[in-house]
Amino acid sequence: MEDSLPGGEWVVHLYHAVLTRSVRIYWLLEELGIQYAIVPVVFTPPGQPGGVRSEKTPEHLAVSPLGKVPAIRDGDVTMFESGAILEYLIERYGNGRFAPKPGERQRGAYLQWVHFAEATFQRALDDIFSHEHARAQEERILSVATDARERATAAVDVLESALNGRNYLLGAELSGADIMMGYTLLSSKYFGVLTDQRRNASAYLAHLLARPAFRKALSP
Ligand SMILES: N[C@@H](CCC(=O)N[C@@H](CS)C(=O)NCC(=O)O)C(=O)O
Repeated sequence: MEDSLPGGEWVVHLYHAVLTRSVRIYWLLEELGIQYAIVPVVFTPPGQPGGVRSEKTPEHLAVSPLGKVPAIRDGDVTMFESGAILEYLIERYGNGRFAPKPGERQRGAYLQWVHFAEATFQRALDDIFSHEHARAQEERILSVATDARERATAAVDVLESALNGRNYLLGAELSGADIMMGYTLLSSKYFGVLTDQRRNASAYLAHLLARPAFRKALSP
């Protein structure tokens, strides 16, 4: 695989599987408008013992020791963890777009939403996915799924009030926080956690889905 373009310009390689968290980074790369290459990662179908897992090839494990997506290679830098990759790519290629700078007033809110999307909200959705879909029937635990639904619903409620009168989490412009959250919120809709009654969160998701970059990242 080529690592650079003619002229020595680096290409970011993204390890991606359709409809997984690597959608976030695919979407960001599109918004940044930089050169990138997708390295497809194959997943086992749901319902297997232990749940859905990626096929862990040596090449993939070299950039992501647990064989997860997203992972990137950018020249001699390799990284895993979607939030960390997002912050890195915005710092390196954002030219001042998609994040308030360190020390700016909105920096705290930005970091809060970037991390809430994965650490709190997506975790609850993972438990729903795992205990309602991904694991074999005999491995599913109803109380874990029920508790996860309560946690995910509470997370949607937090967003519902935060988005009052706003198009994006920080106000008028898209930031990396929306890219982290957009994937999570879309997943919550698939699982029936986000419903039309949550008007602000639903309008926000529709607004995000109107962006060609998000739609491209969701394509099969
Ligand atoms: N906190 C990590 C989670 C990564 C993760 O669990 N990715 C899932 C796909 S959404 C995965 O690769 N699962 C395959 C496996 O665990 O083998 C991140 O945000 O990047």
